[in-house]
Amino acid sequence: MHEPAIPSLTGADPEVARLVQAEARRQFEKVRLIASENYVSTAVLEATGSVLTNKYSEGYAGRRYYEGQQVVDPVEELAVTRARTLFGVDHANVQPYSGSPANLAVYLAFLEPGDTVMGMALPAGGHLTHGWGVSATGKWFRSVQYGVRKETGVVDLDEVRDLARAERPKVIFCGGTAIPRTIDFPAFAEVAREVGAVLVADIAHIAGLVAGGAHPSPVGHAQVITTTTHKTLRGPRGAMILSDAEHAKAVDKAVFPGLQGGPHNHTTAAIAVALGEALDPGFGLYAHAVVQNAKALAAALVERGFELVSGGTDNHLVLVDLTSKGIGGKPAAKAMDRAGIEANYNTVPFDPRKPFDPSGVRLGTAAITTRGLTVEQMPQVAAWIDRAVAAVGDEGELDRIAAEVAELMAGYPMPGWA
Ligand code: DSN
Repeated sequence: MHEPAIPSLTGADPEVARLVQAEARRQFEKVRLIASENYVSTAVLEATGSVLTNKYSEGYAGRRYYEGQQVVDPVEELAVTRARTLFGVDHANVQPYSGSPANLAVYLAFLEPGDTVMGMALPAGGHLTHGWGVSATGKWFRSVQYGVRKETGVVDLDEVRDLARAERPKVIFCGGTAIPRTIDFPAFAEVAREVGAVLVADIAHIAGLVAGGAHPSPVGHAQVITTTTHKTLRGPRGAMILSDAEHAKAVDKAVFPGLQGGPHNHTTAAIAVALGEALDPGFGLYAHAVVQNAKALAAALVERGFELVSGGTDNHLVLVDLTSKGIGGKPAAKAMDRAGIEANYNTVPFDPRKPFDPSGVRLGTAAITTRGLTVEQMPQVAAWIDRAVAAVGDEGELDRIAAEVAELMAGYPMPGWA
């Protein structure tokens, strides 16, 4: 059953309540390997479902356009203070609705339409909002994109430097959505300094690892840091922009009134709760366990003949290139899902296939580590993936795997399920 219980919803709208219960059960029974997902605590769930959703608060604490902010102001101040403490930054804006709006606010703060931005190409592991062509950021700005080295699958810093020198971007993004290796923030900072660009580190995927000391921090290297709050950081769906003092005002002005209206106060409260949890020393153990699990999963997959982009991982993420297995990422991910192992199909660098039918699957260990799985279970998880990928079209075998997966997961409590 969903936890906290949902008796009012069940009474008022049994149809939605049934779907919420079904989703809770689905999350309980599966090995959830989508690299951008997690399980939030019941405290975060409660804050998200609180009456703070009823309040409008355009502006910032002490400078609002609506009255009645006696409670919301301290909530937002708490979130800001905790973000600043956790990441060691001068300034935090906790209002962006999600990662894409946070990145758009950066464009509004530091670029004019038509200005040059540099980011990692989406198929190489970047994000749509780092200037990819189909995104507004690629349409309304002059975007130049860097990638990874073909031989290593790792960011090509020579290309980054050469491109920056030639194109003189005003903003450089580092970070992305499918990068299995450590981001070299000092190297990016050196390039940005040389060409006079603002360096923006998008740490959406690794924010929890940075907070927990399991990935180097961009603080002191990137003037601006964007992040979602719901991936490895294990908070509600939302985002933050962190910055040094010099760039703070431009960031705030871009988020409100530049891009957004009223902040989602229930989300802000839940972000504060999640940041409080991340400030607990136990969170560092979690962050390191996430990385250990990813490394163990990567090793077990390699042992079974899977090819991994960059050969392995330094963080929470494993990018599997299925080319040598003779199967596309989409049928593989669909078979895995039927087998109770949830992942997303993903392009791999230099992918000859189309984005909607790419060569890879992307795996992440943030959620299963929250459930309590350890390195001991990773060979089993890899074995299930191997069996599922080999059993595309064999529904009987996929259902047998799903039953085994559900049996294992029944032994691991899930926040949000009782
Ligand atoms: N949703 C993010 C991810 O899965 O990495 C990208 O926007």
